[in-house]
Amino acid sequence: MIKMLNKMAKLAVPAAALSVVPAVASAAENLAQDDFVGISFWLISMALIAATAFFFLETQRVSAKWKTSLVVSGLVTMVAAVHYFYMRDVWVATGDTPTVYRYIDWLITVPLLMVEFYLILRAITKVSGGIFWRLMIGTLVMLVGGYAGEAGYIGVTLGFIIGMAGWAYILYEIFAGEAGKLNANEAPESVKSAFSTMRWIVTIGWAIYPLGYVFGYMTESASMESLNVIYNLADVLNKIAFGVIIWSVAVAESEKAK
Ligand SMILES: *C/C=C(C)/C=C/C=C(C)/C=C/C1=C(C)CCCC1(C)C
Repeated sequence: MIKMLNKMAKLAVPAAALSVVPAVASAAENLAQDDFVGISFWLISMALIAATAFFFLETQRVSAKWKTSLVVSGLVTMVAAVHYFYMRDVWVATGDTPTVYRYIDWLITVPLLMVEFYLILRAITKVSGGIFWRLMIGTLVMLVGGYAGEAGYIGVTLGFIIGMAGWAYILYEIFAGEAGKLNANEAPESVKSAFSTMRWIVTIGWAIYPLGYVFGYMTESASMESLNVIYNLADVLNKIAFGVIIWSVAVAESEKAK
């Protein structure tokens, strides 16, 4: 897996160039100037493309063991960019919430973020592969619960409870489970800070998503505008900003090694 990802790093430059080519360029409907949700979809689509090109190109600058992390960050923003093109079109043309594209995106990008977390843990100390799979199971429970609730297969409250249970399990794993118990003393400062950033992201950054769900379905004033704007903001933080943090650690560690 890791070897494969490293090979992909070599393909990074052509891939980055390709990713700049729009996957969908239809303009079924004009973006209305007061459609702020639509505008947020547009802004974030473009930011995700720029971030993808940046992460892939920067693999050239960091030392070998950090290349994989940057490739994974670039894959997260690339997969999300393509989904944002589609979500944006659905929203602008119909005003509907693009739930199915949203969850297909999460089904790919959240496991990729788990790969990223696993790589950070490995940079600190020896970890078993088991932890990776446990994080993955928590992710699946979280997303299946959320999707079933949003798509109407089960009640929104039940979907919320199942989703929260999956997320709680992930938090347990990284705070109290094997990952939480890891002795991080020998790791360099910057890697330790990446580890604590990872915990903050999964706790605070990810907490924005259930908030979106609550304001989209569970309050008096619940609306699809709130749902989409909150999910979109959460993606900027958890996909782009998180990638930038990993990038800054990668650059700092690579410069030191020179
Ligand atoms: C790039 C996309 C990311 C990091 C998506 C993360 C999504 C979540 C953390 C979703 C969590 C949910 C709950 C904790 C309960 C309600 C249902 C969800 C799926 C919105």
